[in-house]
Amino acid sequence: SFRSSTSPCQTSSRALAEAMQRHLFFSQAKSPSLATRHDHYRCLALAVRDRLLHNWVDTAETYTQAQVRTAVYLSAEYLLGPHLDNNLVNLGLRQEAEQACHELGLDLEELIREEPEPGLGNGGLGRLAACFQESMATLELPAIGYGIRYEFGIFRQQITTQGQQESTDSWLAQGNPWEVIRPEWSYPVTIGNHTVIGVAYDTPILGYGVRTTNTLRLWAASAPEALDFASFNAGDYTKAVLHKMQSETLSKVLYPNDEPEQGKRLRLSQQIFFVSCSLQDMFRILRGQGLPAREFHRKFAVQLNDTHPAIAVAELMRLLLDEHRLDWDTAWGVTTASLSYTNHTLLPEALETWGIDLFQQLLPRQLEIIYEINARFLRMARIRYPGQPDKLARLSLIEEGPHRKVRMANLAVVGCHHTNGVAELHSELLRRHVLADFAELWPDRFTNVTNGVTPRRWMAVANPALANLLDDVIGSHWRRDLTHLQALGKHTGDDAFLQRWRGVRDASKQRLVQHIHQTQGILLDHSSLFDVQVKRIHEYKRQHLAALHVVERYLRLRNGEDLPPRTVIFGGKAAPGYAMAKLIIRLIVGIAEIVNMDPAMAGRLRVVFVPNFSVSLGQLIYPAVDLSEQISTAGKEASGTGNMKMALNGALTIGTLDGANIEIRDQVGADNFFLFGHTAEQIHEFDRMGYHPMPWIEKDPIVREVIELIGSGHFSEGDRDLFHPLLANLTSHDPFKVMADIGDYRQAQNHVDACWQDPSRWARMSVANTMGCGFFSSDRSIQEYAERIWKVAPVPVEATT
Ligand code: DL6
Repeated sequence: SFRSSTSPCQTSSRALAEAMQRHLFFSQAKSPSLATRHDHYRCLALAVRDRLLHNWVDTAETYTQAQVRTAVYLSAEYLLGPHLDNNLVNLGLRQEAEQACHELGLDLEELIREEPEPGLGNGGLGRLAACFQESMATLELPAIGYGIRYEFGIFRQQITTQGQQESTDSWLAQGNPWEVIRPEWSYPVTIGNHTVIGVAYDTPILGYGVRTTNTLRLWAASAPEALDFASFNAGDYTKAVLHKMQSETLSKVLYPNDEPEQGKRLRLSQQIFFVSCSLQDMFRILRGQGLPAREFHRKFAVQLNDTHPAIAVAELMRLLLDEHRLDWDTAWGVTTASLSYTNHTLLPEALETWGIDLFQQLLPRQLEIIYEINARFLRMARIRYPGQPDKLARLSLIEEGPHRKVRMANLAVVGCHHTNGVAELHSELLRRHVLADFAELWPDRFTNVTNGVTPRRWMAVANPALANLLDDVIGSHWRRDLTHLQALGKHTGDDAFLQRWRGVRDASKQRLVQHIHQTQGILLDHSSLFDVQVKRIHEYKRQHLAALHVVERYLRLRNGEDLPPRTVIFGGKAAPGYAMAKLIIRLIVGIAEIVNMDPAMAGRLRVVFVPNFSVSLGQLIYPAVDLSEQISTAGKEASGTGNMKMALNGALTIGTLDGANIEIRDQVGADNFFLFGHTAEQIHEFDRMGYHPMPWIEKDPIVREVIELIGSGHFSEGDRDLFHPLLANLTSHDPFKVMADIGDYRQAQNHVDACWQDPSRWARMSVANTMGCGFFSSDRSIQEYAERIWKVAPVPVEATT
């Protein structure tokens, strides 16, 4: 019903099949006998693209005619995941596509798997940006997403007996049917004494069940001149193309986060590159609507996704002052009325700073503007806080010392009308610790918007069997309003329903078992408890805590204890330069090797590390999780979103009071959540008073045995040194308080085992988790941003083409 009725692109399966055949000839230039599976994927993708174009063009037309106020999302990362299945679901064409493929003797699932995944993000922050784009479209909000078209996304991860190996992700090698290049929208950006051109590539973002199809506009870097003719004529061919190569390097590759300082020059260049192109593009749109530059803030509400785009504060000022000739006060008023900032981290080392020297070399004018912003800001602050130089030093946009630095988070807070955290606890800790001086100065600027995930990708696409069951039992409204899941409450006492629920979950687990068997040759038992931790590998996320628990189970089983069968699944990438994270992977791989070949563990314990965790793998894994491991040190995980995806699909969480875990527990009920560990406040106290892990280890004989076994080389082919850095860290310093929490974690795991022994109890707890997760839709998050921060209202799209 929401499809454009005027569309000449018929949506019947017959018409789709014919369109695919046409594209094989006209787009792929192939006969059926030579067509590869990838050709067929492209044909289907192009046929689907044809069918969304009317909505896309109508959306742009509606926004232009209605001169709408527009939300702009600036993000250096978008972890989109494959488009095809999602677009079929959002267009309402999934069944037709299945039928069309069937008519052509093809398998839709196989074609869906052909799509290389656009992995233009590191993890949660980039995936959040992708969920938000989809929700903005579904809520019919006029919105644009801007970012970088990295030629190589997040690295591919191989797992060998040596741990993680990296290789490049050439996601564009076979072309990308979803993007449209817009060479007419290109902008120059000057960095140091080079000018680079940013060229727009647009990707449609489809709302679910609405015409609205918004645009994600990614910038690719190119050189103003392909060839330097002076050098060419002088016979220096390398120099002739050097500048072109240097320019294109800008959008070549996504930086893995958690990397040490090196390579920073390119990253700062990437930031100014995409921010400047995006702002220049906004001024073009403004001009097109006949509006002057001083009206910028009426047209655009610009959200900065972390500090990666925080240079926008200085760049918008530069454009308003230098290009549009506004005076300082007017320009500052426009800037601060336009921008708002989301913080995504509590780790002090993750707060971005840039050395003044680098800044001066690359962005001298922007630095001059930052100095002026700072001078005016500190003048005001000095009046407010007379005789408090320490406070002023903390507020300053510049960190003083032998190596002076620009503090990007301070720049963002000062230049934005709102700053938000991404879960209640995170926002509270920002106010109390990380940004306390600013929160005291401007309490009204600080707010919270708890993260969410899109139910279209993370339920309808990822878990079609569960989606069908929900449609049968509570109707299909949950797809657009996830709070409808509450209606499951009427069915928790219904045995027939619980039976179906378990059937759906079982099928998801079998699907994962089959995948792991095919790709890794490991055969798992789908009836065992699937205990899963998939996310970036980081010490604060404490994959090592889960790994130590696995070793403990191994010892207990070997001692003849009777524990219910478990399959422990890990997945996630470590930053290539983060040695400790890579060692944690190596430990998990070592444990898996020993456990999986021990006959005494057969049918009782299996350990798997799934390589190259990605959005597509997430879609396969999340629905198959029984136990969701959310075990970060309290006060370290800003929110988490995997925690939401798992609980939404019926997993029970074992977790600390950290990030959004707290809100998940509130929503699903404390009885349906396995809580353990010290609180953020207690952890803070440990740090204040001086923490040492040894007293905790001394009173815990089991943990001592576990540490000794690892140290003996049992999981490293006799190598006693391999895990020494990890064990030494845990026993001498333990910055993430693994030892203080491990006893309580064991208790909670014992409680998990007990609950698992009662399958109908577990099923009811599982339903309670899905039922309680209506709050965690990204639609709700976006509604909060739109109403409270952006003041942007929905504009339904009219059919015009
Ligand atoms: O807000 C999205 C996501 C949170 O769910 C995670 O808890 C948080 O760790 C992540 N933050 C980052 C920060 N990176 N930097 N800078 O990825 O954001």
